[in-house]
Parts: sequence; structure tokens; C-alpha cells
Amino acid sequence: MKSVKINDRLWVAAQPTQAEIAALADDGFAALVNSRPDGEEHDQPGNEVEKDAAKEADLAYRFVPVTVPTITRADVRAFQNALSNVDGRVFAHCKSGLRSLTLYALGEALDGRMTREEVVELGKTVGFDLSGAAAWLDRDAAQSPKVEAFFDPRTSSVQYVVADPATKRCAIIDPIFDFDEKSGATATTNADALLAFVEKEGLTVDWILDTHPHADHFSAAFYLKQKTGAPMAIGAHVIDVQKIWQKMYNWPDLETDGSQWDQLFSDGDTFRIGDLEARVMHSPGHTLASITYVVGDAAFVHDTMFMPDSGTARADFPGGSATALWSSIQAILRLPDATRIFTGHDYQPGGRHARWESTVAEEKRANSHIASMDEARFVPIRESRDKTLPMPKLILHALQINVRGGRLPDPESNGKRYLKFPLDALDGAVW
Ligand SMILES: N[C@@H](CCC(=O)N[C@@H](CS)C(=O)NCC(=O)O)C(=O)O
Ligand SMILES: [Fe+2]
Repeated sequence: MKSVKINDRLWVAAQPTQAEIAALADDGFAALVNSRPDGEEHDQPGNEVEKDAAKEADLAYRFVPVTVPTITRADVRAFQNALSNVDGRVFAHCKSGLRSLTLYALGEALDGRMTREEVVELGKTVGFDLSGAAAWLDRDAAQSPKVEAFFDPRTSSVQYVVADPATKRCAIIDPIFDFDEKSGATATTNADALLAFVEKEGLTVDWILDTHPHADHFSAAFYLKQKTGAPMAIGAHVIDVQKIWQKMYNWPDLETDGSQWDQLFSDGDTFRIGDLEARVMHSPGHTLASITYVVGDAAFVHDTMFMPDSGTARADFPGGSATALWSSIQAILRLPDATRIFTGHDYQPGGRHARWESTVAEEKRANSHIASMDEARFVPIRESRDKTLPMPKLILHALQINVRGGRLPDPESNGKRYLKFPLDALDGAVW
């Protein structure tokens, strides 16, 4: 196996055998990073085998699988984290070492420690062709809008700040208000991180957007509206979702006219984020009210499709429909192939690093629930998979907050706020 020293911390290498992994600790390595998706070749050990071999050899292990044409910022940052979280030498491999080196070089370029030309030069010095990395940097520089993602590992959700670089105006999409169901504590750690980023980048918030009333976390839309003064918006069919949950919670006082938001968007509506035009697509299926925001070449598709290796969102919440979900996904896939797809969650299959960005072309080619599929096959597969999924652990907590735009219940006479749960109201109990 060929391995090349890049600096005092990092070696990049071709695929090692299990025996070679076993010897790494003796060679002074502290961590193994596998940047190779499973199943590329029949004799490749693969994620599970490498994870076990690393454990056996007392090496830290990280699975950051990529292909050069589909590398995203999340991949680059995950590779950087794999390096920075380890005290000692890191042995990073793919098939030849090129992908590992590309991830390293892109991180250096994104952080301003290397120019595009220096990246290409580094490749020549160590015997790799980094023209793919140079092309990635060219594409990244040309992209507008700028999208920054904030992953919440507690709920596997992704929050976004989407900004117009020319005017420094931005929108926040799907912000999270933290909640710990065991203690009943709330916090604003996620939302404050979004605000800190906005401030650091000198951005002005034009919009606080939700893609749908979430069932697995509280929305921080109302908190952020109070902090920034920006208007809150969601899909117009939130009214139908409010009606469902008004019944569920036996809550006659809940206003079911969407008046908790400043703007309700319908299919085809447009609005501006600085000089950028944003367009709304109604994308029902996961919920009745789900919408996709298309901003320039970026589509925020939330819980319709996920990363290609994760398939699609569930469609079994009250008001959900697998048939509607299929149609919504098809409409998104009619966007141009190069459209960047940003997902609402990532459940990290195989323990890989969190990823949330793909493209229309990539989803069509590789999403296991979408590629070579039609509605007649998709719907029963989705419905039978949904029957196996327990309800999200926060569904009953979250909906009573989120049908009011993220407002907590008013405090009672003792100053404390309380939630209310219906018993035996939802299907999907898993005992
Ligand atoms: N285990 C998670 C499940 C959350 C969940 O159901 N997520 C929805 C999106 S809100 C989904 O589509 N999940 C797909 C899946 O779990 O396969 C929880 O309890 O919060
Ligand atoms: Fe969802």
C-alpha cells in the first residue's frame, strides 16, 4: 500500500489491508480515517471491518466517505474534525489517497491557508493530480447564494443560513429551539449559534423561515423574530395542520388561521433575500404544509428526500401521504440537474459523518428510494417502512409549540409553562 506523508500530522494512503491497519499503531498512528464509500470493489474491507480493525488496534476511527465530484463543505469540515479531534498522527485513506488529500487541501483553501494554485502545487509535490480540488474551489467561488449549515446532533436536524453575498442579507431556515425532554429544560444554544454567525459575517436577517411544522424539535422562529425583528414565514397549509392538532390536543383556543406568522407562502410565491429571488414550491407528503424554498441554485427540500444513501422522509404523520410525497419529490427533481439540494435531516447511516448537501443529478442517480423507482413501487415501500418507525420522541411536545410558530405555552399563575399530551391519540406505538 502506497502512503505519503503530507505533514507531521497527516499521511494519505491507498486502501490498507486489515493486517496493515493492525500495524498502524506500532507505526505511530493514533487515528484511521476511511474516506471510501462501501462497495466500490469486492475485496475492499469496508466500514464495519475497518471500524473493528481500528478498535482492535486501539486507533480512533472516522468514516468520511466521499467521491471527488460530490464532495461538499460538510465532508471537508468532517475530515478537518477527524484530524483536530486526535492527538497524534492520522492515517487517512481512500482507494488511492487522492480523496483524502483532496479533503485536506480543500480545508486548507477554505480556511485561507492555501490558494487554489498552492493546492495544485501541493498535489504535484506529493504525486497526486489535484485538478478536481481546483475545479471544486472554482465552483464554490461561483456559487450564489452562500449557504452555511448548522447540524444539531441531538435531533439530527440541519439549520441553514442562506445569504446573498452582494447585499449581505440572509434568511434563516428551520432554526431549532433546544429542549431536553428528560428534564423539561429549554435552551437557545442552537439559535444563538445562528445569531453569532450572522453577526460575525455582518449579515442582516430578512426572513426566518420554516419548511414545515416539525415533529421532532421545537422551532426557534419566534425566538429569532424577537431577537432580530425579521418576519417569520411558513407554508399556507399550516392552517390545515393547525386544525389537525387543535383536535388532537382538544385546544379550542388555538387560532387556526396562521396568524402566528407574518407571511404564509403558497406554491409559486416569490420573495427576496437581498438581490436574490427565492421561490416557494408546495411539497406536501411528509406534512400537509411542507414547502421547499428555491434560492438561486439552492433548494431547501427539508423532509422530502434525504442524502442519496438515506432515501426519503417518512409520510405517516397525521396529514402525511406517501403518494403526495412522491409527487413532491418528482417536482423537485425537475429542477436543473446542478441544483444544490439541502436536506432537513441526516441520520448518518453506517455511522458516517453528517452530510446534508447533494444535487438533483446525484439524487436521481443514487437515491435508493428514487432511482429506478416509480410511484406504484415507491408508495407501498414507503408505507410499509413507515409502519416500522416509532413516532419521533418529541412529536407530542413539539407540535403544540410549532403550530404557534415556536411560541412556548404562556406561563401559569406560578410563572411556569406546561405542556399537554393526549393519551392513545397517535398510532405507531412500539412497545
Ligand atoms: N428517532 C427520531 C426520528 C425522527 C423522525 O421520525 N424524523 C422524520 C423527519 S421529521 C423522518 O422522516 N425520519 C425518517 C426515518 O427515520 O427514516 C426521533 O425520535 O426524533
Ligand atoms: Fe420533519
